[in-house]
Amino acid sequence: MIPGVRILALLIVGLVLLGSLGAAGSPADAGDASLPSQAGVYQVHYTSGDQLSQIAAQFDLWEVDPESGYAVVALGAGDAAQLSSLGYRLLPAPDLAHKLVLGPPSYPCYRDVDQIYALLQQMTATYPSLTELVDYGNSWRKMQGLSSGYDLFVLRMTNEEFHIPKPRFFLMANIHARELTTPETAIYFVQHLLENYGMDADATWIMDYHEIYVIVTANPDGRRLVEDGCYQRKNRNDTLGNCQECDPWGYDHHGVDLNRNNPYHWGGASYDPCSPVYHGSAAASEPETDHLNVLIRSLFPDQRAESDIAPAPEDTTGLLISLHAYGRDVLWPWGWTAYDAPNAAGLQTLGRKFAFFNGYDARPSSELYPTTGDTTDWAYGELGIPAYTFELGNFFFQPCDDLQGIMQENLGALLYAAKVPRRPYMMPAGPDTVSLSVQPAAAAPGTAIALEATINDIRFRSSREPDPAEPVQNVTAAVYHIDALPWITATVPMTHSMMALDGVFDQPVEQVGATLDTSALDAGRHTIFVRGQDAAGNWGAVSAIFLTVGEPAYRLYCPLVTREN
Ligand code: 0X9
Ligand code: ZN
Repeated sequence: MIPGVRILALLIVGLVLLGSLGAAGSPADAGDASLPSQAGVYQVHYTSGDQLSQIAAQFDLWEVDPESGYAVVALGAGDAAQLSSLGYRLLPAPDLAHKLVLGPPSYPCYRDVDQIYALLQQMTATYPSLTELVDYGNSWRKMQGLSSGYDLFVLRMTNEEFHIPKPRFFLMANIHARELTTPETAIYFVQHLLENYGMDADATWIMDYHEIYVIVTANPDGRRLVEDGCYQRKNRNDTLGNCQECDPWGYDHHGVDLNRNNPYHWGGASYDPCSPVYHGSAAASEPETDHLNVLIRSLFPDQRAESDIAPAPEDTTGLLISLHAYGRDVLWPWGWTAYDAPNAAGLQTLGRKFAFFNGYDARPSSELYPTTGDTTDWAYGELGIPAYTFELGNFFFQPCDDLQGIMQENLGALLYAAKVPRRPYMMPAGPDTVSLSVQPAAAAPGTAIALEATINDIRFRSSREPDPAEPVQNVTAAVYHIDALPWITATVPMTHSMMALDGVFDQPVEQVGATLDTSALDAGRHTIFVRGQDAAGNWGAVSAIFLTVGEPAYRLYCPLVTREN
């Protein structure tokens, strides 16, 4: 929580801002010719893709409305005058001014950096066999030996007892300091996995069979400044220009935009050190970027040839999501060009799957607005792994009342990501397995168990009009495995077929079932893994459920278990 002293500071900044925005943006001013020279939040109208690119290279665009042809941008007085003189039509957006308010309502639901770091330490103490906190470098301020510099931490999660090759899912948050919901959403996901390990079969197999890396705050220096009421987006490198230390408007302050600093097509954003999208003095000039690049390179092999048009193979392993705010978008490469990425189809399918879960709009990054040097273009461009930006919610400083909903609406997408990093370009095209049940969930050896599930091939949200929606096919098969996944070669398990409960596989959503023979199973808990296939041959993600084989009396204590995914 932000301490009381800081809340007071936030309150004051908020009130000051409200006052100045009221002056700049009241509807009565709308016809005033002098208006565009005032600082404020504006609709900047553009007439071509080139104009949108130009403003995106100079300012951070809060929102883009392609149908009406404008971007929402916070502008300083000089910026507003400059854009007007260049012929852009500027309209004040007073209804959006409240997005700049740092004061009331206060934000006690968001942990500060110290609290985030204390929580991470506490997690490793509570779950030593599932977690490891890795220091992957120092922030810019710590490198300079300045006060309030930070270590950069990544939380590595896996069941350490399980010694198999493990595909990796990499989740990061808060590379932009002011995007308050992002660390909390990452923590919510981490806590779900840790708290449900051993209780929920999906949380358990995700951790047994994968390594999950989570950076809760990728820009702790910047985030610390936000806690003082500054509208900081960038890191805190102040050696490159004469900018403001703490700027509540989100422009004209120092620092490098870490989401423009990555070494893939670096160099298309702003050269002005005070711009909110300043890309730094060189590619990966900033320690936060460089350490992140080194870390990610150490975790994922390079699976894509260097050419911009070379696709990564279909069986590429690994997956990255970078959490941002705001806009309710799921975005994928490219950001640097409007051309399709070589793996556009696979990126789109997984993006539309994520959007099914969180209800966000799914589209390539450049369709929102173009950028260069962002984390996801780099991760995909250099290594070939699918990489996504989630723009959470609808504020940078999201009111606390909305936080729980935002964390919840994204949990399903993040858990889905944690299930598929082995084949992220392949599994999402296949059907999901949901509503798994075993009845009874606990039984004496020899008891027949009814295993049921729904295999569903239509779980996509397509929002890239006028493109056709994601193709769906009929479900053609469902299988289960007991206690091992079929691709773990040391323990290849028997494959058991499941039947369509209506007698025939002829729909994109099928109820399936099988009678499971427990006579050969040891006493104890077993994991049943189920997956389905569609008519195009795609196998979907696995879902799992526990089954306990024990003494006859045991069954009395264990009711039917049914679960939605
Ligand atoms: O501009 C950014 O870096 C991201 N948006 S934010 O409001 N969180 O700053 C968007 C990155 C995705 N890339 C593109 N839209 N090209
Ligand atoms: Zn961002």
